[in-house]
Amino acid sequence: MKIAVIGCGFFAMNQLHGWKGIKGAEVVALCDRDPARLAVAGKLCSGARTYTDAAAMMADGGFDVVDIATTVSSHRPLVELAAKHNVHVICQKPFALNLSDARAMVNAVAATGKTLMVHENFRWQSAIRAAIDEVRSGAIGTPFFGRISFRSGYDVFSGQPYLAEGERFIIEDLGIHILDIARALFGDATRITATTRRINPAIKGEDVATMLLEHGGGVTSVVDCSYATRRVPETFPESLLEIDGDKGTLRLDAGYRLTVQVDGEERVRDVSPPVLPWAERPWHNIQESVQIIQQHFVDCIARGEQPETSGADNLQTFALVEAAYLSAREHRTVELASL
Ligand code: NAD
Ligand code: 89V
Repeated sequence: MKIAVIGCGFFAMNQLHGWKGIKGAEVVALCDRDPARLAVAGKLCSGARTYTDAAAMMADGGFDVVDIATTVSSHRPLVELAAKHNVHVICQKPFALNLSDARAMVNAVAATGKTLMVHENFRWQSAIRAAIDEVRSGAIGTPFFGRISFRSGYDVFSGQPYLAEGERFIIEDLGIHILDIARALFGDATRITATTRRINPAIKGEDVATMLLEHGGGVTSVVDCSYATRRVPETFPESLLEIDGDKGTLRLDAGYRLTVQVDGEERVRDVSPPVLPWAERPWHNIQESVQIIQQHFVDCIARGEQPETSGADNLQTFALVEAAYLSAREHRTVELASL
């Protein structure tokens, strides 16, 4: 599978390393409008053609997949450009600037018959996947309550300065992953109620969000996110889980400790992710999930299946983000069907 990557910034480095670790995948073209960043990526993927203009790269072609790793404002034009050239597409989260753009992007690729996956990687983190597998296997029976919690004081702004500048911050950037984990565990949500706060005066958007979801299958979940939580040990970037089912409970505690209790019996597993050779703590958890989601994409193409985190699937996660902001702004519960 020949891959072209657009956007060679902070996070794309993980994607490039991830592709190098996947048998049969090869990055053959790279694009970034910043020549310095392009040069760094070019060193990592020697032999790949390099471009500062995405349209020029697309016109030259010679690849099966375009992997878009730019920030959100360029996602719609780049996805539509890729659709015009009839290639498979992977697009980073947040998928779009708004729901109508997101729907248009899904339709544009669907019309070509090619596959569109959103790089929504948190549900692919191995610790989270271990919990998802337990829940989906029925280990704790039918879940009725879940809490997915991400609370940290880690400085994300030094690596990603744009996160301090947007009107929206934590729900759009991080909450989107945590809401997606809720969907992976409990299915689609029908209603959401949210509150937001900004604690850090040096940023523009909200850095705390607390969300209550009702899922179609009857689960109530709490999704709580904070980048204003100063606590030792610092758990960045772990998502912690508390799930109650009618037969037992599951907990994913700090330090990647997974506990399942059923009928008075307890199973405890260390589900710590490996530190891949190119990865570094504390990001190794996210970095491993990049390689896993990219492998999932390759496997799906080979099998002719839709990725679990397809563009169409991601519309549901993206709708939750929009609904959460609307709920917080208007101090009301939002029905997802109304969006
Ligand atoms: P970044 O600003 O460091 O990198 C983006 C790069 O894209 C820049 O080098 C920029 O020059 C280039 N670019 C932008 N528009 C372009 C265009 N039209 N043509 C060519 N190049 C263009 O940003 P980042 O921190 O790497 O984030 C990129 C995306 O990855 C964001 O959407 C972010 O939310 C996402 N992200 C995802 C995760 C995750 O775990 N899934 C983690 C961090 C960031
Ligand atoms: O995963 C992400 O999307 C990152 C971070 C972990 C910093 O929120 O932007």
